[in-house]
Amino acid sequence: MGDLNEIFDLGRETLHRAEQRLDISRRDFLQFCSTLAVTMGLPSGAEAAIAKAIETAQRPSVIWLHFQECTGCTESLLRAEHPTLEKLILDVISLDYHETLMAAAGHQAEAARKDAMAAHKGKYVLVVEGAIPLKDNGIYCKVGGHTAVDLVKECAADAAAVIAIGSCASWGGMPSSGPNPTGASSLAEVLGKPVVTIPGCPPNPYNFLATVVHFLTFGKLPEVDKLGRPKFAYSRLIHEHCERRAHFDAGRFAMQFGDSGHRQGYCLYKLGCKGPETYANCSTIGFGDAGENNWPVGCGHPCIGCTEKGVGFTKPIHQVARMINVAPPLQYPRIVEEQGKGASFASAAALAALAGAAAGGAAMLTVNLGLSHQAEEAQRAKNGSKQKDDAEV
Ligand code: FSX
Ligand code: SF4
Ligand code: F3S
Repeated sequence: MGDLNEIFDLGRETLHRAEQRLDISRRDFLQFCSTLAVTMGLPSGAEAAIAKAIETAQRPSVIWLHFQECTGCTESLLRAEHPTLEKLILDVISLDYHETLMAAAGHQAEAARKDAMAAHKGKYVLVVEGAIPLKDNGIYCKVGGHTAVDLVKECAADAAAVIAIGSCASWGGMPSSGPNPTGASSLAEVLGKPVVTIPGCPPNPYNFLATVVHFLTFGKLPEVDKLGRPKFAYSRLIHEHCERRAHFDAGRFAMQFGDSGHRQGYCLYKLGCKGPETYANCSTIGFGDAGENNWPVGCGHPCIGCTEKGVGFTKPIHQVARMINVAPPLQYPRIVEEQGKGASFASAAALAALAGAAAGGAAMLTVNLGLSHQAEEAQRAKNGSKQKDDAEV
């Protein structure tokens, strides 16, 4: 119990200091920590560790570079609440260089970047927003007389962590779509090494904040997939958790914008929704605090696959998606025969299928399920003719 009290005391003290420093209510601060813990898929109780890290850890210096993009990534972060970005900037990270948010301009801005790099050598976090043009020695994007290529290489050399925010920096995004006249490229391509990526156009602000807070809380960046995306946010297809999935499974589709299916919230697959081939957590955490339906599919627009290289800004918007991990109703155990004779037959078939799987592996299961369907179909036909006979009698 002593330990528990100590933890509670520490928690109370941390919360009190956070309230004072962030000038937000205890409820808002805890809500913010819980949101990040949930976003990262951490177990219950992790919000206390996050709260402690935010309150006690030294704020990491962040240098944020902008190249070929629309500034939507920054805009998306500005829409984050609990608490608002101003407070995050001042109290969670030390945003020492950010071209669109800093008051300094010209030589002063350049000096701010150099000073931050020198003062936090080897410790700062470099965030890059936007693609980097490589064609013609990178002349298509310059800041302060330096090409984006030179700037990014210079800033990355002494960074503790490098994060590509948005699809443009992660894989080229919109600026790299054909014919890509400037040779717009991703941060990883330019640096020649993997970086953490937070794709999305714009990316979800909580995925970025959770990544930074993970760095603060655990002293390292989160686990990533082969494309550099934090697994906590990009390991599931949007389609797996979509609120319209029941309509997909039932075969109810909107066929045109504004038709009756669209108005009733049916699945948007036939309008080109790329949710079935796009990995991201949009369908589970939504965007910002705009209330319900706060993500593309939620408000009636098909997902364009903006987090996915080779899908977003590449495939035509209305082209139907490639199905990955499709689990249509045919692969589900049938439930229609659960009453009467069919039930025991179906159970026996399912048991046989499972026994087959245990002996022969997953492939066997598929085969057995297929066979059980055929057998079920035969049984259903038999039942049907029997019912017909009964009716005739
Ligand atoms: Fe824009 Fe960012 Fe899209 Fe790109 O977000 S929202 S074009 S991902 O780099 O500013
Ligand atoms: Fe949702 Fe799109 Fe999948 Fe339909 S196709 S269920 S709208 S993700
Ligand atoms: Fe982008 Fe699709 Fe999410 S368009 S924001 S990945 S729903």
